[in-house]
Amino acid sequence: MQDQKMFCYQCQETARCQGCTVQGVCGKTADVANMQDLLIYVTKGLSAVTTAVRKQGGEVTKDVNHLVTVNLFATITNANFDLDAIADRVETTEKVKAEWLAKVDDPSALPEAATVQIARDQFEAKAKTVGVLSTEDEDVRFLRELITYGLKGLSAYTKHANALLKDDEEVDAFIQHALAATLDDSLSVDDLVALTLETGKYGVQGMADLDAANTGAYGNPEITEVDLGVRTNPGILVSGHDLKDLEMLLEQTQGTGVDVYTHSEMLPAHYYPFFKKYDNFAGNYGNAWWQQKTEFESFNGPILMTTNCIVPPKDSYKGRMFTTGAAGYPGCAHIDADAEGHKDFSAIIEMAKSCPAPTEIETGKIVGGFAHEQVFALADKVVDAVKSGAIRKFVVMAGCDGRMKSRSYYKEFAEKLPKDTVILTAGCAKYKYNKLNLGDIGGIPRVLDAGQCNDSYSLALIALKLKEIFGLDDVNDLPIVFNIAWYEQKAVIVLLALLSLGVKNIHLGPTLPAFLSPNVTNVLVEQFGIGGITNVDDDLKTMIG
Ligand code: SF4
Ligand code: SF3
Repeated sequence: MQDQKMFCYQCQETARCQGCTVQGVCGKTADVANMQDLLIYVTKGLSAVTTAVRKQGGEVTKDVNHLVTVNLFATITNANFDLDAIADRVETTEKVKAEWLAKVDDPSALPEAATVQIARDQFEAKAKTVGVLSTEDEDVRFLRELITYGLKGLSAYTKHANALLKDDEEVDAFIQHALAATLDDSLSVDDLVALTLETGKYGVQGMADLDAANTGAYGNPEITEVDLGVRTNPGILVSGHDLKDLEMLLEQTQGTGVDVYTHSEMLPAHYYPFFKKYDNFAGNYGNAWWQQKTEFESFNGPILMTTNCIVPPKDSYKGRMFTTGAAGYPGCAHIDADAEGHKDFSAIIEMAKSCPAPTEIETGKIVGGFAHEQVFALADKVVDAVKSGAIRKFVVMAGCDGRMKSRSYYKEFAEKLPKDTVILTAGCAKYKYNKLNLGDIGGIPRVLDAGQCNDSYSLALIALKLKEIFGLDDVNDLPIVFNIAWYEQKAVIVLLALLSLGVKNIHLGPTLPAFLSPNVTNVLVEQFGIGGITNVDDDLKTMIG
């Protein structure tokens, strides 16, 4: 670490597939990366404190649970690049930690991260000592990081559910228990492997909570055509995953002459019945996160980033980019919620009024909305198609998109898939093939988009339903293969959730995580058959036959 300015290897685009050590490939500077390490450290310390309080029979308040999840969320790849905002979070966490530490009967049993108090002028120095490499054993480090990254993804989903007033104390208690466990030097590799799988189990629960929150508030997604073109009014572009933010913005833009467009992971909002009542809810503009430098420029109006993935903005539109929630970028206005969770988006709306309408970059429509209830409604048709052989295989291609050239694999894979296969997708990975017009099988589109990355939960429910209908004992006996693309830590929780549901032989690409240690990887390969990808033709032979 001495001659490295930072160390981060949490995402798929990490430098040389090893680690970012000077500055992030994502654009994160070394001081932000180090401050995020410190934020994780103090959040783990707070979690050790709250876990001790729970063990004594005490209760932990929602505001503390939310502080933990938003802290983790703010360190997800491409979520928050704002040094001051991260340092403020460290300071708040240290304050809250001190208050709760006073409630612990025997603080001497707690780890250093729980008991130490770090003043603001010590942040920079302390940050350099608490990063990933402070765990020396390679296997322990890998498992601690794998669990932490999974918890980051789970925290993001929990935060969205919380915004819709759905809290799950069991999930929050687990997140904090598991964070605390990553500080515990007495845990063996086996203990940590077990905790990794348990993290997946809570991943399923967290995604189920979010699904219940989303469908409870906005109805069940239904088959929907989404316009890719533009209208003549000025517009606001909303990106990220937070549907509550979108709802508030749509409410506040009514009658203002400003249209609202979705971008990237916000596309699936169109599939919910609730949002269809807003006549100024226009279509989807652009593609996955990594193309935003050109697309945000040509959009012409303000952009609201509700979560990751932010690409450091060009000056040409930086003044039009706003952040909210866990997202942040220095120099971009950040909109906070008031005590009741309400957000005032009037500054964005006022700016939009003086902007030209978006420049059209695409035309046509795409179809989505194939979450669990919609697919269950089509179950007879789907089952008949499988029985008659019209559908030979389902290919789950969920996950993330990214800017690496090697990701053209997924477009080519989708194009070359035999015509009797159906792609099940969720997450921004779909932008590699959702505009290819791959046709349909007896009216069932060959690309079934369930929604955002968290809606991978829907894909799991669909698989379990098919297992039930076909009377199988094992989900792996279904004609389904998994070719998952990952980029950031939400994909980690989706992967762990699939493992906990018993899904085997998942292919993960475009590269395997840099944080894998060879020993533990062998365990994952033996137990779960996890593998990478090779090239399209060979993989088609292996996966489809
Ligand atoms: Fe590097 Fe990814 Fe970490 Fe950014 S998030 S610093 S690209 S490993
Ligand atoms: Fe995409 Fe970041 Fe992962 Fe939610 S927006 S899937 S990469």
